[in-house]
Amino acid sequence: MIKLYSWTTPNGRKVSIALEEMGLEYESIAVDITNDQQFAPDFLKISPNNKIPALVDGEQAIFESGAILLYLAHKTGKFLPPVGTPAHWEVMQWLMWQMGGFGPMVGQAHHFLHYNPGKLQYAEERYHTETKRLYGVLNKHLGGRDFVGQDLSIADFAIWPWAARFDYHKVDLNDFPNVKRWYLALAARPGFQRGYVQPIDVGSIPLPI
Ligand SMILES: N[C@@H](CCC(=O)N[C@@H](CS)C(=O)NCC(=O)O)C(=O)O
Repeated sequence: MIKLYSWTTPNGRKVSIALEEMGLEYESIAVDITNDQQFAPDFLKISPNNKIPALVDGEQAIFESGAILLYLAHKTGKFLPPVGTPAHWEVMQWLMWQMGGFGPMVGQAHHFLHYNPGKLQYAEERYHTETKRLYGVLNKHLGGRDFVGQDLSIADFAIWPWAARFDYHKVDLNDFPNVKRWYLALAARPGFQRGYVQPIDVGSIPLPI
C-alpha cells in the first residue's frame, strides 16, 4: 500500500487530498516536524531535503509535493489532462505557479506575520503585499470558473491548502470573491474534508466569515 509521510501543513495536505480524491488506499504516517522527526535517518533516506511530504509506493520513493502530485496523476490517469493538450499545460502552469510562488511567498508571510510578528516590519510588509498580489492573480483567473484548470485537477489540490491558511497570512477572502467561492466549493467536498485531517486531526477546515 502507498505510504504517505506527512504533517498537518499545506504541503502535506496537498497530497492527502489528492489521494482521497483519487480514491487510492494509503497509510498515513505522521512525521512531527515540530519535534524534528524530519531529521530522522530513516526519513532522510526517502526525503533527503528533510521536509514533508514524501511518499513510498512499492519500490518508488518520492519527495517534493509537486512531483508527488504529478506521480499520482500519472499513476491513476486522473486530475491531469493528457500531455499535448492546452488543458494539460494550463494545469501545469498553475501547479508551477503554486510551487514557485504561492507556496514559498505565502510561507514567508506565515514566518513573519504569524510566527514572528513585530520582529521585522519590512519583511512583514513585503510578504503580505506579495501574498495579496498573488491572491489578486488567482482571483482574476477564477472569475467565471469553478476550478483552476478546466476541471478539478492537481492544481486545485496544490493551491487550496495554502488558501486554507488565510488566517496565518492575514488575508480576508471577502476581498477576493472568486477565490472565496472556489475555496468554499472545494471545502464542501468529502475528499478535501478527509484529506485535510491527515495525518492527524487538528480541527476541521477553517471557513471564512
Ligand atoms: N517544496 C517542498 C516544501 C516542503 C516543505 O516546506 N515542508 C515543510 C512543511 S510544509 C517541512 O517539512 N518543514 C520542515 C523543515 O523545514 O525542517 C514541497 O513542496 O514538498
